[in-house]
Amino acid sequence: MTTFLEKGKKEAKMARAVLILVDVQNDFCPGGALAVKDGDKVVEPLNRMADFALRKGWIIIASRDWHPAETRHFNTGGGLWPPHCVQNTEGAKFHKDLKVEQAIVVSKGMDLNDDGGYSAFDGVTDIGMNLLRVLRVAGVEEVYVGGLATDYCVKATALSAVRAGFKTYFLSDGSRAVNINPGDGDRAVEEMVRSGVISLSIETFLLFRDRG
Ligand code: VGL
Repeated sequence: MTTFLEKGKKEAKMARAVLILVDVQNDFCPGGALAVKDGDKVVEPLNRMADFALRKGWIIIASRDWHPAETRHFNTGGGLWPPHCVQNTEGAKFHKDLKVEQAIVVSKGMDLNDDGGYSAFDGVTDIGMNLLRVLRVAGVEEVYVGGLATDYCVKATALSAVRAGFKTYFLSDGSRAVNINPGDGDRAVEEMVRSGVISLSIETFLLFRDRG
């Protein structure tokens, strides 16, 4: 006989893990304002990971850079980057093939004066809830991070996750680096690993973990 308590427990079943798809937006893909070489190649492996995540009842987060037209983050405002991912433009849209229908969208980089906002943990949902709170409420223990770009937003997101105490995985074949300086991507992976992030390919993960 199922006791009332057990039933309650079952209903409160938590999402054990979250897949964070970082900034897979047109402006970071070939042809975009801040194109990452082969940026669009992350879509296929990330979609396979998203299918797995959905089957397992994980949460999927899709983060996006969501900048105002003028911000200190852009070289037009004294920052480093050419204007990109401006709110409500084509460049700010997710890649058309990325499976985001079931994802919770987290937007970041909206502050005019802030040059930060690289980490998805600096972002908020449509109802203004920050990512850490979403993950805590959902009972998440493991965080899987992939997307664009390895040496900026992916790294910043993975470091936030590991520092917040989550078991954190960097999805190597689901990510690509900007590599402004040659080797930036490799150094970013080293830094993540040194900080306790586990580097793992989606291919390997699905080979050993995808058992229906
Ligand atoms: C990013 C450079 C500037 C990223 C965002 O998403 O990694 N890179 N803004």
